[in-house]
Amino acid sequence: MNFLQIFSGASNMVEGVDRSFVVIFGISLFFLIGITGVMVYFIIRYDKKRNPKATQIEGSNTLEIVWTVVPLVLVMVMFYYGYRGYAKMREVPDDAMNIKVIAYMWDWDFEYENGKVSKDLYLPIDKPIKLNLTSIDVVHSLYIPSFRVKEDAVPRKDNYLWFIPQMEGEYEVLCTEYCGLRHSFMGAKAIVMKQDNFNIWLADFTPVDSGTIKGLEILRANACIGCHSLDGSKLVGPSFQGLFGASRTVLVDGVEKSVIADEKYLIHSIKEPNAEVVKGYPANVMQSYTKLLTDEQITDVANYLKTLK
Ligand SMILES: [Cu+2]
Repeated sequence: MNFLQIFSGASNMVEGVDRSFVVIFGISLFFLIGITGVMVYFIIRYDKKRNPKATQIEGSNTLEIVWTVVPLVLVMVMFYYGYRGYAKMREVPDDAMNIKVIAYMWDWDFEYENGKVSKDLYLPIDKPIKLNLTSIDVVHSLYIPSFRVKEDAVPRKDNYLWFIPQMEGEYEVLCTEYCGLRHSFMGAKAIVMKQDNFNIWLADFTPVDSGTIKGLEILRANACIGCHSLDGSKLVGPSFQGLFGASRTVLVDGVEKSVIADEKYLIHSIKEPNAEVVKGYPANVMQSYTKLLTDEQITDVANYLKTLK
């Protein structure tokens, strides 16, 4: 058996990626050891004691050719294995199942063809999957290490990746983008299951009320959730989770005041965010959305916030 054919794993992309990795790593390791060894030998063999008088060498055509041709061949070998793995990643089979991946600050939505939206990526085993990547705010980067796939999700640009899951189980999904507060918190699971179980999972959902979706979409499109989390974590501004109906201590012209976050308060805070700033948060960070959102959109947002218990 060819030693380069031993790779197999959670997806059909493992083989190509791991093979080129091992080839490149092997060549690098050989030269690391080889060059270090020769250097150490020269230091000892040609030190002042053993070789007191230096020799002038005029050059060697043979050596020049050897150390040009050998590295050229080696980098072409690396290119061959790298390109073979990469070419496969860009050729999606016609029968692939499409899943839309929507990246946003700071989470993923996986949207299936029947309209089901999931926070985790559920997949049937042994079926080609095409992930159509998009972002509604900043650049994100979807990475599933066990499947050896990684592609950027870029606003206003369509990108994709594909693979065939080959082993049942749960795998990590990460965002590898660096610049930004919470890309590293964008964790999700890829869950590979038998086709029958997947079909049951896919059919089981209730479409969400469209008014509520509208409010969430407005929050995302205006990057509100870059500063106000939906899960209770503290960012630049207070979290939206559990906000509606809660009691808040706010500062009005430097004076503390207790208010209840009812619908009137939510709408007022969107229109005049600096009139009543929640204690513990900086003032004059948020702008007024009076000119950016219509009254109807602000009501949609307030209605969505009411659902975040
Ligand atoms: Cu991200």
